[in-house]
Amino acid sequence: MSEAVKLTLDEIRNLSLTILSGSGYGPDHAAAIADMLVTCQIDDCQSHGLFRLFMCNDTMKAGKIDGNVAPAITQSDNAIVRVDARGGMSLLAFHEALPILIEKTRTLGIAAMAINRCFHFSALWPEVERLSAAGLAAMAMVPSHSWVAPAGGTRGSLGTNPLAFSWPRQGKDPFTFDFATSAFARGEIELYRRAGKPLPDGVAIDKDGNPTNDPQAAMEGAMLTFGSYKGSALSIMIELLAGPLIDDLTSLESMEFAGNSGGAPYHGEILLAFDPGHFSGGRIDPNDARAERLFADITDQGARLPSQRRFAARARNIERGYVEIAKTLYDDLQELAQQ
Ligand code: NDP
Ligand code: PYC
Repeated sequence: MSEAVKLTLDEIRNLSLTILSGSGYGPDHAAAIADMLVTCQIDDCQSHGLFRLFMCNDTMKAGKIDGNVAPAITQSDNAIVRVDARGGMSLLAFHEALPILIEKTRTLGIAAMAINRCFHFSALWPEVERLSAAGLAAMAMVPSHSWVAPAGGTRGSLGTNPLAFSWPRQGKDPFTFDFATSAFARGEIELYRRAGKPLPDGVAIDKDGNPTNDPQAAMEGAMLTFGSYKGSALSIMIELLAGPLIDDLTSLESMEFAGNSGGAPYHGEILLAFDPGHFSGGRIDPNDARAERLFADITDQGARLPSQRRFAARARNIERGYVEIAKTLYDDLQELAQQ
């Protein structure tokens, strides 16, 4: 990071709350969003930390989100907890339905949460890690906006569609990954543009379908999936599971509804949770020796498990009591806080 500013965790939370309430988010939504931003910033996840306050503000300015609405949970005796965000941000809906998902998973062995009608801007790993902290394995998926071309295509049809997974490990950080199925997340391209840095090859095409390294041209053209047709197929699966399956919008429809004004996409989210006790002959211990042997075999050869950078950043930032963000970001946030 070129020039950086140090912020304590309280400063991050207070700055977030000031900007969110100034933007029009009521206290419950502001608290749920600020929690997410602090969580991401502690782990040095710059693309979905404080930087996302601009997206939250732009979403409110676009006039379609409700910053005060209470989510509505549908009671059911099956394995699915449905929560209608009713046109609010997703995070309060997740927060309120989480205890029901955990209880259903412990009772039934497998359960799902479908969040409907939400604006969504956030990273997914904090959500799956809430479930692995409860001893459950979990996956989460969302569409976004149709910025991403399918493999072999020339225009955006798919979202940046992240997939997150977390596996509980006793006495250790969980095994977690969380990544966009596009080669880069949109937020990462925006950070490259802010920093004036060229993109690597293979991330985007311009509006004429030619490969580009220019972040601005990438945002006007289309992003590419990771792993060619493999990432493209995974991305389509996420569109289907977190869209039509739960009776909610695809990334194409989100773009039509919410527009591309810098605000958050509008769609649904699906989370799946698994209780290892129910799947492994009644054993409740998720600290499976076979899983641990696999992890050891990976790390013994010098490869790293996903999220290790994050966990190291978390430990370092908690120990020193502050995080660092780019000074240019800090200055822009101060300006937003004055509005
Ligand atoms: P990254 O490419 O930064 O990281 C993806 C994952 O791979 C992380 O778990 C990371 O761990 C791990 N990883 C990175 N390098 C290695 C390595 N060398 N060996 C092993 N594992 C590695 O993620 P993205 O930029 O694709 O996504 C960033 C965030 O954006 C995600 O949290 C995602 O949820 C969010 N997002 C949200 C969207 C939305 O619509 N809400 C849309 C798209 C993305 P580590 O962190 O430790 O480096
Ligand atoms: O980084 O792709 C992204 C993204 C989309 C919505 C929120 N983040």
